[in-house]
Amino acid sequence: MISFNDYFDVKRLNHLSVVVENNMPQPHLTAGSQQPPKIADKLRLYSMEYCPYAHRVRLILNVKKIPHDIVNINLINQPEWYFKIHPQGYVPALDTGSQIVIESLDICDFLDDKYPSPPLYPSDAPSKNLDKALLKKIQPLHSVFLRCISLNENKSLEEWAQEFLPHLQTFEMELCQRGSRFFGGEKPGMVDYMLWPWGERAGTVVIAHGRQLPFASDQFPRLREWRKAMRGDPVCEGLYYGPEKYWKIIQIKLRRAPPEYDTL
Ligand SMILES: N[C@@H](CCC(=O)N[C@@H](CS)C(=O)NCC(=O)O)C(=O)O
Repeated sequence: MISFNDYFDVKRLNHLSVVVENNMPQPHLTAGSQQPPKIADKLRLYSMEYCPYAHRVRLILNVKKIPHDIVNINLINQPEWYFKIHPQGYVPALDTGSQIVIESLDICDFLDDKYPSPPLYPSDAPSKNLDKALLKKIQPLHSVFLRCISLNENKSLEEWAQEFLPHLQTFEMELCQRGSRFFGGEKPGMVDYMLWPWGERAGTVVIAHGRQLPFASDQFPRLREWRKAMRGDPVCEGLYYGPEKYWKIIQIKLRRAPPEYDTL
């Protein structure tokens, strides 16, 4: 007879195996490859292991423990068949079995609707709308970040800091107003998981410029605490790569370095 502890362990192991299996890096498929057959009863995420937008979706799939498989796409040399999934050849794309959903925020909202546990938005409409408005402010922050690490503009780090300032202030003030460790309250919610890929990659600025953005150490105290707390979240930890690998991806994209996604 199976004891309670065995049962608990089996359940735990099953859960872990789902997470580990899904988080094992898969090879990045290129032109000339065959589309892997779909697995019944599993969502399929088309991803690239180091893409911050696909990272968002992987966070939500793991937070909600949704059975899925991952097919990685080489974004420099996409498989021909992939353009039928995403006309521009971008990742992420989610194949639900009956439809393809693209755009990371739309995919994550789709997952939140279909798999409500745990809830990642506040239950009351005005607070949910506030979260939605805040989510729209991540993209402008990402644009500054990408320009800053691309090293294509002749700007000092002091000038970059000025460009970052209003965006970081927005999120700092929001955390202050909410008075909680996470945007989602005492646990990370949708805003936290949608912002985290750039929290994880923030160190890329130091790699690119050789030093940190010149902010005072007491600037953005809430955001700094948020970043530490997110780093300690088990789901974020399970998917953590850090800034170095992202830096290599940037080199592949912008400097046309060899697209060796599988051996980064
Ligand atoms: N707005 C899209 C952005 C997706 C995106 O930019 N993905 C990048 C990879 S991180 C991509 O597929 N790039 C393809 C390319 O550069 O050719 C989303 O939120 O999903």
